[in-house]
Amino acid sequence: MRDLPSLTLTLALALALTSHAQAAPEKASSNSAQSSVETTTAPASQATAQPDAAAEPDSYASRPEVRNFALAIAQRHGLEAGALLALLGEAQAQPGIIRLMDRHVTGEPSWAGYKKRFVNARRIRDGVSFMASHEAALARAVQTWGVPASIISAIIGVETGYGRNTGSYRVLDALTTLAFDYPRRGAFFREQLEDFLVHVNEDQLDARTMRGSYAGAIGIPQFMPGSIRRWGVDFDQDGHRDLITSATDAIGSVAHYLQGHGWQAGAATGWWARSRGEQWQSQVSSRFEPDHTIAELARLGVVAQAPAKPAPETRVALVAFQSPADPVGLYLATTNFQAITRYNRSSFYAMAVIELAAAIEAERRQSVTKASAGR
Ligand SMILES: [Ca+2]
Repeated sequence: MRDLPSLTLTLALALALTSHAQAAPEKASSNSAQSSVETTTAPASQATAQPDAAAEPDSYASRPEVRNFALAIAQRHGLEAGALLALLGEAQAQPGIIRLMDRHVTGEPSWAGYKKRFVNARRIRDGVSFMASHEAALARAVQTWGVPASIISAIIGVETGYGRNTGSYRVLDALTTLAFDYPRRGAFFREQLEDFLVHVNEDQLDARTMRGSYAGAIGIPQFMPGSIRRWGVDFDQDGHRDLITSATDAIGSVAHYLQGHGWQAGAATGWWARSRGEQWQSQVSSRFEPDHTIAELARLGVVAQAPAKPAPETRVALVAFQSPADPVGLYLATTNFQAITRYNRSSFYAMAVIELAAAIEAERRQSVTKASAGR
């Protein structure tokens, strides 16, 4: 998704990215009527307007700031200003998106509730199928970037249910609305819109039909356009980085993104821990920066609960996941945990990915065992 700020953003909407994926399909109906606007659909009362979307008074293309934006992009990237402006003129304002951006999420979500939503029988089973269907691409991604296949698959599973719910908003509408009618984040979304316009040009995609989340996150892995340009990979080598229809491109792009954000091949994501005393309490972090060693935290009373103890010099952050089953819920999170939070800046998100990946692996092992027992 993204260069760092973009990632952070879509994800700072912590549940948003993931919840939009669930919520998007029913929202589609309200937008679909406006989605494929051609100039011919203009009501009769506007019949005197020029048949050019850019000339309609309500069109984004009639706004001076949009015209300046198109000119600047054309200049920076060697694109044709007239074509850019015509495309922006087709964008339909989506006030509903502004309401979604500004909605206040009520109530602190609990780890137990979050986990149930993303680490459940269906998502595990679908993850096993996804891994089987994309075995070769996943193997190639593991080899190229060192990110485990189950982690790549689990991210795609949490983001979009393995590509089932990739969002129903026209990306052009969402990004143009947020770029020009959402001043609070306008600068960020103008960057994303610029990256989107350049991306569709570079990868020869149809900007008019591409759909995504209400915040403009695109495709199977829900990358923001800035991240597609920076981290997206044409992993099936068909000449387009196409995260909407190519699972192979999505797999390569997720792995490349995580590796680019510090993933270390072969290293753990972390360890659940036991604690005693209270000295460790001030060290619980929500920044995920691994700025303690295992040895330091042991001195403060926190010890990994693992058959193979991590090396004392291993650097970790102390992250808490309270739940009814474990009211303390301490986790010693490594740089690989932090890399997942760069995709979505949420400890719940990262842990859901980690636990879903582990559950998919366990299910795969079990089916292998069953298969060999049956022979
Ligand atoms: Ca491709």
